[in-house]
Amino acid sequence: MEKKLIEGFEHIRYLRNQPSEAELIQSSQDFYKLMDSRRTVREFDSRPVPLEVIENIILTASTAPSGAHKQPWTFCLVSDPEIKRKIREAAEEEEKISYSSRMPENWKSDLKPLGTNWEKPFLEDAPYLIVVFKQSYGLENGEKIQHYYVSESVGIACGFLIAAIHQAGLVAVTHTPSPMNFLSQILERPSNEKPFLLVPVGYSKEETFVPDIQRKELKDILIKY
Ligand code: IYR
Repeated sequence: MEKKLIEGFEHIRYLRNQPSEAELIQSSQDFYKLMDSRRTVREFDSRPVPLEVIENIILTASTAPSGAHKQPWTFCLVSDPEIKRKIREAAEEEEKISYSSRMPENWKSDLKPLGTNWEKPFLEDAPYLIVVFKQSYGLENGEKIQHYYVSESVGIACGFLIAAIHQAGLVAVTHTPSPMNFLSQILERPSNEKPFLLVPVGYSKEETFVPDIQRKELKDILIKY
């Protein structure tokens, strides 16, 4: 393997094939079409999913770039029905308060087309809950390790996670119960970790419906200079 020293640190040759323009157009179009067919789904089939699939999905998420390559994330995988029940109970308790008094009317009316409410059966129906924690700082042998761009890094990893779930043929919902510190307690996470996103994953129910909403067009999201 070809190696090179840069400022005293070893670098390895990175080999990628150089696709033709036609291949680039085809593969970018194919991937766009695949991702455009993703929908957030809130109704899960209880059919079990092989653990290996979920592990591959989490490995994919962990390939995300991160500040100074600190990989400031922890993925907690919950399949134990008792822990799922505890998470649902705690989430619904918070959501009940949010929907009845914390969320302003305009927020609730923005959510009306999506059909959400305080009830979260998917927290028990989905075979797996992936709870993503961000590490504000690292801890190695009791020593604090500085982390950088933590939210950006973990946000990108969650994007990879959601793409991998869809590519595998499964569905997910990005759930952010608020506040969500109960997840730290139930999952007994250390104080350097903060809950970031809760992602129930599984097969979608045989017959499921999603809101009839559209994505913005390129002309509305792209400004060329
Ligand atoms: N966390 C609540 C409310 C909610 C907020 C937004 I912004 C959404 O896009 C969807 C839901 C809930 O999960 O119901």
